Amino acid sequence: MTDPITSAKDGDVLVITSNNPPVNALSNAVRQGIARAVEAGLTDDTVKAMVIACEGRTFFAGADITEFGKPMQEPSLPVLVDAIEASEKPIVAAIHGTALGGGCEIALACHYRIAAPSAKLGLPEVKLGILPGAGGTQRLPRVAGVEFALELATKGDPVTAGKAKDAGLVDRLAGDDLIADAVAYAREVADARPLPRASEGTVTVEPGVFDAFRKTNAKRFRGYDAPAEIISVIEETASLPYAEGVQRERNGFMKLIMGVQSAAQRHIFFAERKASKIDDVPEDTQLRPIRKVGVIGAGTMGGGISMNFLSAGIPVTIVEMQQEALDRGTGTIRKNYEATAAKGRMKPEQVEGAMGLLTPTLKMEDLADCDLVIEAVYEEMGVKKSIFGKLDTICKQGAILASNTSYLDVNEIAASTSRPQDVLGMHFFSPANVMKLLEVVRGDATAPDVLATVMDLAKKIRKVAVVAGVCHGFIGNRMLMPRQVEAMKLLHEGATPEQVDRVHVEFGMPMGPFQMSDLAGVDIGWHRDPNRIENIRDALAAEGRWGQKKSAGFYDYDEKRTPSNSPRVAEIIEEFRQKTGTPQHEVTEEEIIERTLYTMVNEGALILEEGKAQRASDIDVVWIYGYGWPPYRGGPMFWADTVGLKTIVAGLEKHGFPVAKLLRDKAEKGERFN
Ligand code: 3H9
Repeated sequence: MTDPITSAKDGDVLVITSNNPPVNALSNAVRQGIARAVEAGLTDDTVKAMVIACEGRTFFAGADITEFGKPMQEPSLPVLVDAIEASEKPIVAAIHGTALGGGCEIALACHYRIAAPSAKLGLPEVKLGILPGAGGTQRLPRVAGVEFALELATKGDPVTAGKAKDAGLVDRLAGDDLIADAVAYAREVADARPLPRASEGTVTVEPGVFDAFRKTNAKRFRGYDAPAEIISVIEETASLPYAEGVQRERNGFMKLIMGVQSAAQRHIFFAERKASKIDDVPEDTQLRPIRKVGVIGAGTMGGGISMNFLSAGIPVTIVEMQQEALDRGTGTIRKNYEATAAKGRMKPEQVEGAMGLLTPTLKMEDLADCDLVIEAVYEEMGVKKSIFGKLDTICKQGAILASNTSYLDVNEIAASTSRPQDVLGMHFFSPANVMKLLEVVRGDATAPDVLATVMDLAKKIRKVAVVAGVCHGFIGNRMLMPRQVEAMKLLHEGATPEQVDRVHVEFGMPMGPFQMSDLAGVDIGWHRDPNRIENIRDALAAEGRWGQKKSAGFYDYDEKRTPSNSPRVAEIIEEFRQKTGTPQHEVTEEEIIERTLYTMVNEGALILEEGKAQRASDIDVVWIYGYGWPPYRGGPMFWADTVGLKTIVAGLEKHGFPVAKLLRDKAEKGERFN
């Protein structure tokens, strides 16, 4: 194997360069190479200073996550960073791309840091359920202050080089030639002593900072182990010398990396990347160019879908049937952009730029030159088939025709055209401009290049896309069904909506099944006959308790939409229990979990068995990005692995549910889904 580290002398400056594509992860070979090169620089009398830089698209993006859990070869990253800092000759980090995690820690250990203005720096370890374990919790507060360090290390989002410079994390911004500027910088500081060593600094901290930070972010950090541990490490070590502080950091790192949460979050990191790969479609498949997109329907969904493309600089033609609806739709898009600008997350000219790419029209014929058309009208097969029939006559050959259906049979929709190979489902989640998930539904006839094009496009509009097969509700909504059905049955048998929801929220979901019904609309899918009352939902809907929009659903809501338990709902439930004579029992938390979550896992197993998802980890990605499943539990299938598949099977059997063959087989063989 070729050495990923090379060194070259530029006069009296040794430039040490890493070339370990794709992201210069700090693998065993990279760490060993850097240690060797620094050592060589120290022993070479003609070298007065050194530069550490990277080739390719980025500075070190962190420790090599694939090496976690494997035997560690020396030098470990903590040892390497200390060796860099201990160098008697100045070392300059030349940063481009993303200096993340261990990469940022290498930069912190260097005596000077120069960055390309486009570079970003960050400590994303928290997103992998761990903490910066190579001195990051110690050097960063010393260099850039406690508050900056807390932000960076507990939230994991990188900052621009400019912001890093303002905070003291970067010393200089480079011009057009980073390496030349870094070499010049190294030469400039070659004789300056003492060397600035981050570990030798002190931490100044105002009283109350840590508690205030915990309080402000309590909601965001709820359920996660890593942010709490990071805050504690920085707090407990603020007044300690580096050597002691770094020991506390090490202990915290080891505790977190051995935990289930970190395993779950690392699983999600790789699952997300794997999801974009289509098993039977080669990676080099020729893609169709998508220069212009058409969206049919300017309602909430159509508007949100359009925004994804406008924000990515792709022109959109949006079609409605009535001028009023069209105006309302485009007005909402503008309002959303302006709200983003008001929060400072967009410049006014960017708002105008995005709006300038939007062409509203009442004529379907205007979609003739679109490369992709997404239909986002209401869920009725007849309507969808008629639209696709029309699109077939209007759209140019080779255009991709997509439906945003959340349940319907994409094969049947495709059959209403003469080009089923160009048809697929693009199931966006509401609000479509915000939610990261895109289920890409592959019809029986969908051409491989159509699928590959849409998966690639998903990345451009910053979505996490998962391929699903045609079945009722695809992956996400199909798994939601047993959960909602069981939640409702539990009400009949003695549980309250508050109790079921509380168990789900404590599990880590953003909301429980009944809170979700109230948000989505209790009337969704209701038959609309107030005299036909067959279940509790019918009774609520008949009384106009349609959820948050009516200030009444499974809960009562005040004008700020704060929920409270509803005595009327309790009455309705009681009436139903009596009417149906359903035997009552005390419903435990365990039963709620088994009946509403184990059944989801079982449905996931059926989906896999039927080949409607490519892999278990895809199902996990759907639930994390589409429904807010807590990442620290790794998605339903990963979570099932941690519970133990035998336990899941036993729980299902206890309540008389049929068990999916795949689940039973895996349980019997002692296997896992992931
Ligand atoms: C750490 O540093 C711990 C230390 O504090 C202490 C240690 C003691 N390792 O995302 P992409 C792969 S923890 C191994 O599609 P992009 C990735 O799987 C680390 N592999 O590219 C993918 O492989 P494939 C802290 C990695 O341009 C390929 O590279 N650092 C790593 O959209 C391309 O990735 C992080 O958490 C890695 N560290 O985004 C940073 N990173 O092609 C994690 C990536 O086979 N990385 N791969 O699917 C990222 O955030 C993004 O990859 C990055 C590039 C922004 C760098």
